[in-house]
Amino acid sequence: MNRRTIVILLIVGLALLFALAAGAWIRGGQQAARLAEAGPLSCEMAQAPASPHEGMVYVPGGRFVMGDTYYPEERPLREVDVEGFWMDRTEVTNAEFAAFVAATGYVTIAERPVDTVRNPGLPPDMQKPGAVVFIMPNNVDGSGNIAQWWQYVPGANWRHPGGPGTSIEGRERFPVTAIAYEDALAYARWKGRALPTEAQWEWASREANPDAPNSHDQPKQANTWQGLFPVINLAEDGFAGIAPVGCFAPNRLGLYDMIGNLWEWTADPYAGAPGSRVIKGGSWLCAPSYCVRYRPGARQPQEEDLATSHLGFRTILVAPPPS
Ligand SMILES: [Ca+2]
Ligand SMILES: [Ca+2]
Repeated sequence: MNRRTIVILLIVGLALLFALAAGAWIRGGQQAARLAEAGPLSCEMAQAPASPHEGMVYVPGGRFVMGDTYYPEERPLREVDVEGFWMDRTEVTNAEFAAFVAATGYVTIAERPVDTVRNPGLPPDMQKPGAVVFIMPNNVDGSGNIAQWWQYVPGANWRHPGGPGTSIEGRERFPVTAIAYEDALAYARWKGRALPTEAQWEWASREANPDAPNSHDQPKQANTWQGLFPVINLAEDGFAGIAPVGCFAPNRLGLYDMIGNLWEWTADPYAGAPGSRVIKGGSWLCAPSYCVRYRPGARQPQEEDLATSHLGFRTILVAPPPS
């Protein structure tokens, strides 16, 4: 064997080793996903404090520096005032949303026929009602093309979060997904409540503490993504997918899953992105390698009429503080 052959053999050998290691990693991630899907269907939460508003805790008002400096869209840091308000302890659950639908007959955007006149040129699949669902790819081609892990699935909606053949049976304590902005608003109004503004949401996420630091570390008490997104999902936090509400320690106000699990709608339009609202808190898909948005100051635009599998909401109520 000449030197050139040896070098080529070495390169081929190394590539094979790398492929084997990557395969094992991916299989490990998929195994973790299966394990977590067989995980708890509900979590024990601390007893709710006595509250005149069912399922809500009080967030005292204050003045704080809003925003962060990690991504450009979080700037500028600016001082804002927030009045006190009540907020849901958890993301709205499937059971809560089902009660709303049972009482009102409400049909979500993802269940309604698609308006092909207002949205001309849609590919055939997107002309059918549905939602955007995260599907873990078996490999990535390095293009960073997010179409690889987001797929529009006809028939996906809050009752069938992964599409036809999936259901929420037994998942009453999971947060509701595939909810467009209008759907969240309709639920909130039915309850006599509202959606939080971005400032209200961020202040609550900062535990109503003006001195809360802007840490950029991956939080331990939140459902996020450990491993190389989107192919290696180590699920070190116990959940490879969405968790039931209340599985992680609440913040000091008694609010659960403000950071992680599902992104949450706010009432604020996203400046510069017509037809979009600000969403907050990051989700189970946020990883140090991809979406460092598991922070109070992080934000993202979301098209109002697009239902997705990583976004939910909670409501607020402006009412006098507890006596
Ligand atoms: Ca997780
Ligand atoms: Ca959340």
